Amino acid sequence: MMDKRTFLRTGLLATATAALNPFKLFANSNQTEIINEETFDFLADGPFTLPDLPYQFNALEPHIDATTMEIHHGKHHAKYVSELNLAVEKMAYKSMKIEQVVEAVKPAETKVRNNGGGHLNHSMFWKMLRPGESGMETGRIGQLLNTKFGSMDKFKEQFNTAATARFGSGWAWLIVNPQGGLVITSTANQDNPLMKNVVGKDYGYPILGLDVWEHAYYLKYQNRRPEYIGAFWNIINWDEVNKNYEAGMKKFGKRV
Ligand code: MN3
Repeated sequence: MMDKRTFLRTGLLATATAALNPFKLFANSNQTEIINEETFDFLADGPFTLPDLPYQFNALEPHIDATTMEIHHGKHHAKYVSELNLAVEKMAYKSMKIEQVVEAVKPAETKVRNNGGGHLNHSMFWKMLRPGESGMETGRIGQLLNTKFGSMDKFKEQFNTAATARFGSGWAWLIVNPQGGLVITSTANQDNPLMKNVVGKDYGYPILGLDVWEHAYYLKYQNRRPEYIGAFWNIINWDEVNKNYEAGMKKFGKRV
């Protein structure tokens, strides 16, 4: 019997190796089963847990393929959760909600910053997407974006620019700032706009976000990030964006 730490380390190492080489992962199905078992055994008893995807892995096809979703959720997101659980073991963060952790984290608390951000970013991201052609938003948030940016197409253009221009790994966001304004921004790595001590003047409540890490699109789109960004507009859950907007406004004491 391996003790828990050895068991965990073995699992994480296998997961990390698989993440670096997903093609090899699928070439050996025995290895896949072992990795899954170890990853999920550990996740069972940390303060933070991996949420279920609200749809099937293949639900977002053809825009995001099933294999990407399976690895993205089951390996990448799962690893942020595991690493976060380890990082907070001896910290007050372990009894906080993930939103509170992210709001309080300090720039030098690298492990909590990267893995706490990774956990919250992905938890929000899965819900911001939905199967079926979503079309452009015409409801409440659509009206506000029209007013703020001139048209939905202009909003889309500026958001695409933020997502394309983010060098290396990171996220593009639409946020509500503390004044109640809608702002397009982007963050590096797994930073989240709620990280007050990290993002400075770009602080706000994220209402729409796009993961532009290569792991989010490389299997289907390879180096064609703009094509992936274009596909994103077909699968946005605008009901969730509206809900996030209300939550952000409430947080900053603004009337919707
Ligand atoms: Mn990701």
